[in-house]
Amino acid sequence: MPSARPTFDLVVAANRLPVDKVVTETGETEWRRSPGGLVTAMESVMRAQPGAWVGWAGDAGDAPEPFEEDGIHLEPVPLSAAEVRDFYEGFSNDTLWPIYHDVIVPARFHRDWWASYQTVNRRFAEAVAEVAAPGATVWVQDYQLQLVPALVRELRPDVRIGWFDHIPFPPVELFAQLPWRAQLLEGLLGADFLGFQRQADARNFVRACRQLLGAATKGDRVAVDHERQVRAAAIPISVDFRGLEALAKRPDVRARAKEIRASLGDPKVLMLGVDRLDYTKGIRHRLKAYEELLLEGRISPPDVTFVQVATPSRERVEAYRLLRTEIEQTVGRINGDLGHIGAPAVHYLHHSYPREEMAALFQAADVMLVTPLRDGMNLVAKEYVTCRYDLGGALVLSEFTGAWHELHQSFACNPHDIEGLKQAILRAMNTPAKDKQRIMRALRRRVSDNDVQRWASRYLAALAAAPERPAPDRYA
Ligand code: ADQ
Repeated sequence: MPSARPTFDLVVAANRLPVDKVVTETGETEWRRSPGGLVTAMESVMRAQPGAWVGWAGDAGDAPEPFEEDGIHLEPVPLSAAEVRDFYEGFSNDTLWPIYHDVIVPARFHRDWWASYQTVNRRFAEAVAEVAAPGATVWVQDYQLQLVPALVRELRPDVRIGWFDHIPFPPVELFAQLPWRAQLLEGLLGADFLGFQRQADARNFVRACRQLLGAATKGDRVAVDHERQVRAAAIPISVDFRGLEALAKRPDVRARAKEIRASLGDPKVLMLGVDRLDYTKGIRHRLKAYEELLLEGRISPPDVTFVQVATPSRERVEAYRLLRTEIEQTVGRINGDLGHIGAPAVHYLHHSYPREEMAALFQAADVMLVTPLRDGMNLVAKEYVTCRYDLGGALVLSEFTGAWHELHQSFACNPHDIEGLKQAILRAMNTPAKDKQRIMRALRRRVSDNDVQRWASRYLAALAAAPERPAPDRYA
């Protein structure tokens, strides 16, 4: 008889496992926890109930055997090199990502990418079905796995299924462009509860079901049939406030923040941008506003300087390669035209940094520029205010981020409006310290009251309470 596989009452499915493979100096393979907020949130949940995490380990080819890490059972799903190209880089990041982010770059549609997306989603659903205990809670994450809810329901009608959308859900006019729009909606409607970053995202989803599937809807509910309805609501994600604040308070991190400022020549104003190098993040618009402020003589290095950290991202997708070239040319031009010896106008860093260094950078920055053209949430904004326990600093925040809906007191901007963005930057620089402290206190309270642990527990409570059957004649 084959040995029984372990099963779990809580199963998370995400494109990536919460660990990264590291090869040590002695050539051994080790797994190191990746430091995302989702992982921290899940740790707190999985301490109370044992859980499994289904995801890709990050290398093309065979998957490692299932293993345990920090009390979480990890169930790796294999992706071939062709699937990394078609499912991940292709359909997820070159079809869905642009459509879900306002088509800032054109979306590309390829039927073989879609075929690969279906194959991989089925593989994830099968892995989930294997490790879910009877009546388990299954929590599927993000846009790469939108078919998984319905596929899991087919295989395991006994489990309760939730899905959370980390990115925006587009207006129906954009979503309707997708040749596979009906299948994607039907995939999601396999869930009992769908969570979104903003109410507007949840509403966009409900409207898409009504207009494109002809589904009956009422408020935040979509009727699937006479037996079942699905609720779509906003539960905005957050950061590990206490953990990150404790890190920011560490003496070595505070000393590093001072050192960063000193190595930049102790500027009067240090501006900071921290993003994945993605066209959604508004880095070009930010650089343009900054360049114009320099050209107009309203700011000048070395008094004012700007550090832009851009994490390498999706470098095999063409739109990302083009963006990188453009950003690096712009930085080169600004420094060539407007920098001085020993005082470049922009310090551009194309690296990933440890959490300690990020916390030190946040503490060193007088003005944090978070200017996406569209962003599901933007955790950088919340991390910045979390690290400013000293109530210093000012946050310039785009209205097109999910975070702005919670952090209204920040210095708001529309990044498309370069003149307005410049004004927001100047306001963030010149507002009296006392007023900025008051703003920072309010922002911090908001994030502290709504941290990532609260997000996970609110989500799981909403999933547990999700209605299974519609009341008769609820729907118009
Ligand atoms: P992302 O688009 O990746 O996430 P974001 O929310 O800003 O965007 O999270 C980025 C994370 O990476 C932050 O924790 C940040 O500190 C970290 N990071 C950025 N640059 C780094 C660097 N150089 N070194 C180390 N760490 C770096 C998606 C959605 C968002 C949504 C999140 C969570 O696009 O809108 O907020 O998921 O749901």
